[in-house]
Amino acid sequence: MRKQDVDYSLYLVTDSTPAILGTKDICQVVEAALKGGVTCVQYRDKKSETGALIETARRLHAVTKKYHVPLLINDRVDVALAVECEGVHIGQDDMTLATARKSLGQDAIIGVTVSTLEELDTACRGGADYVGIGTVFATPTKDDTKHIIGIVGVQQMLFYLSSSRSKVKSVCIGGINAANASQVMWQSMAKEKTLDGVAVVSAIVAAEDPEVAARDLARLVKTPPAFA
Ligand code: TZP
Ligand code: MG
Repeated sequence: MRKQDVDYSLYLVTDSTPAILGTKDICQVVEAALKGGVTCVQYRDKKSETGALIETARRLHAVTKKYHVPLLINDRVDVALAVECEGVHIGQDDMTLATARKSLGQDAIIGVTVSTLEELDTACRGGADYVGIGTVFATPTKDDTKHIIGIVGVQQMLFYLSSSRSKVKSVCIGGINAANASQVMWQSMAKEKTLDGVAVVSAIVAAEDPEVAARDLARLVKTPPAFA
């Protein structure tokens, strides 16, 4: 899988907390979501110890490989190296992009969370493959009231990416679900630049049927509405 060809349109971020995952198995949820049309998976687990992270990441990688979909690890370059998956996703409080790139090499996918134009500029100049723009809407999944940027914030970021002719891919995250995915994906258009996708946690992981939820979201993000 060449990293330039990665499809970010429906990006699943996992969550292992009982409030969101319930009693389901994370690998089964991810496989169902892949069947439904998820195109990229990030394993995000803030609680488990390193050994458990590696074990779960290995199981997840076996699943994502079957669907030719990349697996990225939240925060942990060491886990990504241990399981030889496709890359990592780092936030502003994690290791720097330069450090992650040095450890993982040019072929790895590295994504960075950005909430401001300055962070976006730094990530683009630093060689991020994609940016996770957010938090778009307040969400119980992540206690992040400081960085709610709304659709207007997303539009500003897309305007920057468009005017700087950046090749960096972009997805949005935070409070996105079937009720607003189309609006987020298509109303955020700034000139010729659109988002490359939306990232969701609870809309798929907490869904009664993750496969159906993913299929629904995949249709919404891949089909521009008539007005767009
Ligand atoms: N980063 C910004 S918001 C968020 C992360 C990981 C959580 C998004 O979760 P949900 O359930 O899709 O709102
Ligand atoms: Mg992080």
